Amino acid sequence: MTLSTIINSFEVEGNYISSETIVSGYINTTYKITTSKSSYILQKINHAIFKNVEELSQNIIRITEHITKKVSDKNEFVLKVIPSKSNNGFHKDSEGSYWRMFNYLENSTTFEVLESKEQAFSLGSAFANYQKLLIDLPEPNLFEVLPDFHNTPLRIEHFKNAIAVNFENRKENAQEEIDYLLNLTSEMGEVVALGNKGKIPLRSIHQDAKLSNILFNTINDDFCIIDLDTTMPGYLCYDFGDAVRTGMNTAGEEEKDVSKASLNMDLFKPFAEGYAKSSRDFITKEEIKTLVLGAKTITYEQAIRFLADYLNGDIYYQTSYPENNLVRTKIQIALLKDIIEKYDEMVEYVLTQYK
Ligand code: GN1
Ligand code: MG
Repeated sequence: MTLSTIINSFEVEGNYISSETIVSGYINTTYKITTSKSSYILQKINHAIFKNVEELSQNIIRITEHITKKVSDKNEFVLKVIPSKSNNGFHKDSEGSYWRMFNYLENSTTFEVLESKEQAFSLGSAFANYQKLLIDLPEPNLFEVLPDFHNTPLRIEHFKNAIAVNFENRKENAQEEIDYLLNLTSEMGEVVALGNKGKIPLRSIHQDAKLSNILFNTINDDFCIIDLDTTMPGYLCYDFGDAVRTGMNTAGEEEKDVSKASLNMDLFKPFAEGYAKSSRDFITKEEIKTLVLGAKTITYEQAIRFLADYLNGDIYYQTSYPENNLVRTKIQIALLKDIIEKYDEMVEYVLTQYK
């Protein structure tokens, strides 16, 4: 199946000229497609993870249409789904693979590590703004395409199962990390417990609020949030937390030198300011109190997810070398330790932003 055949199943303008692979994320496979008239993003959807592509596509169409309606018509820097000729949001090829297309946003760039305080402010503001835009998404609720996605206690169960799987006796290489993470289990269920008690509401949030999921415009200060697959009901602090995990870490997720990972307080401050600026008119007092808890919980959760995948034999995340998931775990643990160290300072700073 060639890419030029695939794109003929979509409503694209012009004739196929070329394609290039874009390294982005661990789940789907992404290409930039150039035609004689325009450029597009083509993605092969990871069907092993996203089992219900129909619901996934419906969510993304609803979200992108809602956001397009709410931002100015003149704004070209928004994500749009390119309809397929048969199924609307996606195309299933003769080999059973699922594909989808988006417009390609010209003059855009992503970052693995933040480069300035201004970018940190934008990151905070961008995800709060995304959450705000979704508040009046017309009923019904978005499909929960990956149920229990940030259910940390359940993730802990999966982690324990993976320890029992112990693929190729990998436990031997990871005993220190396993022990450290198991020791923390009792304090990582707090967000879910607050939600179950009704103290914090479920809202439509991004749930993969990584720094690399923001396209920054290179000619003005605009930005666009991408990778909307996991946008579904969850708690605000998950997005705040994921943005801290990926944007305020002095090391990128793929860094191999563990000593480089830490929480950058100089970036956390403008990030918290940006988040507060765009969330202050909808966030509740209880939610404000959970934001930094979200950073700790999500960083912990990511550490056990990477380690579980290592112990299961790398069946979930794409890897490029055998110890990749273990090294990713070590980076998350180093960051987590620093978040725990700076926790009180972070909480205090967040609280002052909402005064
Ligand atoms: C995955 O799609 P991608 O690669 O940005 C994962 C996130 C993790 C992330 C780790 C559907 O995101 O939950 O936080 O890797 N997405 C899914 O960086 O599992
Ligand atoms: Mg994603």
